[in-house]
Amino acid sequence: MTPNSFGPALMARLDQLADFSDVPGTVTRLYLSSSYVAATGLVANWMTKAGMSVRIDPLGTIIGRVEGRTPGLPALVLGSHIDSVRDAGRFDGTLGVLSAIAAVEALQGTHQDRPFAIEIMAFGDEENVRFPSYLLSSRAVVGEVTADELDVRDPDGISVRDALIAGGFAPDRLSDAARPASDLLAYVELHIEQGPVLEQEGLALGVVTAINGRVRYDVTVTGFAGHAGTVPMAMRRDALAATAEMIVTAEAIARGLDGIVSTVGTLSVHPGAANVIPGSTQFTLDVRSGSNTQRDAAAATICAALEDVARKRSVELQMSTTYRSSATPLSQSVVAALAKTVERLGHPVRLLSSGAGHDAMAMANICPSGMFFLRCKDGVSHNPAESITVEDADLAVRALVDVIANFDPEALFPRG
Ligand code: HGY
Ligand code: MN
Ligand code: MN
Repeated sequence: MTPNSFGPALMARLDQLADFSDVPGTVTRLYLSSSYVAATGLVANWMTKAGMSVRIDPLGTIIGRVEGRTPGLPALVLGSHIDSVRDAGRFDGTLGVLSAIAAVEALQGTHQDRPFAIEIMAFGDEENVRFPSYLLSSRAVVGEVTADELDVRDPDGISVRDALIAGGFAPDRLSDAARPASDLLAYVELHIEQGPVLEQEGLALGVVTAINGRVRYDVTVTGFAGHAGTVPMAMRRDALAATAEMIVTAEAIARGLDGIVSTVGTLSVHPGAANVIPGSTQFTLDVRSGSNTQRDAAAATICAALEDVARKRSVELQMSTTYRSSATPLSQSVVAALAKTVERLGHPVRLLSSGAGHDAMAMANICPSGMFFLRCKDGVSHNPAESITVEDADLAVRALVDVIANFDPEALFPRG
């Protein structure tokens, strides 16, 4: 394979996919939006061009498959997600799907010699931005999604179920999305690091050992709306001022704790007028750690501190847990195999954990799973400034080509 033979074509496809956006001029492709549905068609086409048979499962996951030496063999699965956050970068998730397609395409004509099939899964709802949901499409493949989870609604009142039907998918066949563990040999996801470690150390590829767990809350603070001009300061129950103190308090606690990150990412103010003392606010609180006990201890400390602020300011505080995901150790066998790929490509092996969540958290519940990280500029992600080099894009494909070419399920997962 000549140097950088994959990079330019991959970057061109990433740019093309980035244009499928709900908000022109940004990369905003929320799960089951019309641009998401249109993007599934584009990605399915690329899978077909790579010589794969393609189907879309009841929750909109695009599944490309190429058989091994005989039809129906268990599969090595590659993949990631194609939904995005709002005003996103163009590499988060999409890089893992498109580099996998390029790798399968590069190996066309060799697949029939393999003792395993290859599948590529392009998931949705990894970002959980549109619906109060959690990894719906990858968890559906694992058989973890219950029908009631499809009843949650987006801010416009549209349920996941209705959005699936509108997109031409089939929520009533949710159970058909679930795969038996016997179908899947291993899952490998390549993803941008979304952090600065690899770039700072001058490394292009990392191998992920574990994915941080997180707990997320919806928080409501209720004070008392009043006239901004007439209510004396000492008589106010200003919900937004209380919220501001809570946000800074949560940040200070997390700063003081090793391995803890805490983020308030959304905030709404009611009634939201310049001349009205805010009566109430809603915000989200996201607390993460590589250890579940540390995460829970930190979350308890933060929640208690928010209660103290509420008491001091005579406002009401309501907190509901919207979801909780455990810290996920990745398969040591797969980690070792991915480390060998990095070595064969002539790069130093760097193991690291992931502060971001990934579909591998779901897939690890059905098959041995592992991840590569690819460095990204300044570690920036969830931001239009997210970027990678064309050389690193080329390396991403080479890494997955090497994984496929050297995947030996017997050696990796000896039976008996
Ligand atoms: O929130 C996360 O960690 C992921 O980007 N969805
Ligand atoms: Mn991602
Ligand atoms: Mn993301």
